[in-house]
Amino acid sequence: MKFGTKVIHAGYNPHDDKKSGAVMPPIYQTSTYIQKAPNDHLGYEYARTQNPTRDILQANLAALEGAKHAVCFGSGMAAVDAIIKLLKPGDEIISTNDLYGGTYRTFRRIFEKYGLKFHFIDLKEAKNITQHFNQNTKMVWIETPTNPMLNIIDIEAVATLAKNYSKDIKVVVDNTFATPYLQQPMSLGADIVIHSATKYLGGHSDVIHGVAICNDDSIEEDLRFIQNGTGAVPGPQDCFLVLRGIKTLNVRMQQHCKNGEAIARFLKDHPKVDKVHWPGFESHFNHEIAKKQMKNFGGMVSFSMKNDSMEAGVKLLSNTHYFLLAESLGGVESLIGHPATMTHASIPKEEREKTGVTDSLIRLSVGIEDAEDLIADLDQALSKI
Ligand code: P1T
Repeated sequence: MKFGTKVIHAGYNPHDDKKSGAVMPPIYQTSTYIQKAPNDHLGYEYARTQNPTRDILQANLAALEGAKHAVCFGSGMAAVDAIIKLLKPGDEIISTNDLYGGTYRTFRRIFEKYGLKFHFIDLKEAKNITQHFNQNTKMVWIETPTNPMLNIIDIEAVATLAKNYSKDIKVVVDNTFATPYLQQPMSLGADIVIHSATKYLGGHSDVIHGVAICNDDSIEEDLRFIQNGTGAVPGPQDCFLVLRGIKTLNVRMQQHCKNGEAIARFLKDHPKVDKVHWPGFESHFNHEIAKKQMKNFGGMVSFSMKNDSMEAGVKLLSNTHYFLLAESLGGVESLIGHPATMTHASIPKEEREKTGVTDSLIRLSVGIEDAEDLIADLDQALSKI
């Protein structure tokens, strides 16, 4: 199956629903399952452990990433949490210094307490990673494109360097911004792919959901053990919403990419705008790597203004109509956000400013509305500054 067919058909065959042949997967809203005698059952015992609607979504997501297994969670952060729990005290993790603020917060404020050590480094040049490897390094954690600076990291180069140092290092790629439509990190050497399915996979800003994807049977087994033990499972209704959202992922992403490009180019030429971050520009530091590992450049754009005061930023954020001021991204509607006070507020100012997350940085999740309306909206808001 090609990608556009997989999003619609992978994981579920209506012929398998013997009762009705329902074209859409049934929502198994149940907490438990009948047993004929103790341990004599149809493979389902208790819904913290398994649920048929969740299984369908997991099969679909594994297929989209070209992987064997997918384990769905109640949120992207629940997936992050379970993956880190694969490690033990004393283990070290090398991560990008530009990543979702919530992930950074979990690493620093929750897991450091349990004896894990995180190194947050600039990975725009993959070779930078080598000086941080030591015998305790057990995981490399990257986002690409990064949130919110849209930096690109060479997945294949990072994975090769990690595996050359030690086969025991697990390479994790947060593929939330790119989606499997744009890039499939497993084929580039990743061991685990994680998503906040809340974003492009769900696609309609109506569900919180996460997933961890892998090929290795023992990683899958460990993730399921952790999940069953700690309970961060998604409900069947939420699994259904993500399944429904994914059906249009292929067409939505095409429009997100087109609109993202139109907005990035508009902003680049605007006299009030200073820097625009979008991997499709030839001047982007890793444009060539983006071209190599991604199918297109996505719908996320961030920028700073020449007037870099907080006041100017707040004025812009409060004056858009179609770009809704809200946390999150990846929905059909355009969102505008202020990383310094919203998604990345938990990163100390000195830390975030080193990577470009200044007080005037604005992040756009460009939706699939008509690009002309979106441009007019930003133009009128910029004219007020
Ligand atoms: O929100 P949740 O589904 O728990 O996913 C967390 C998460 C993980 N990884 C990345 C790259 C993310 O962007 C997120 C969530 N991000 C936002 C809410 C945001 O506005 O950036």
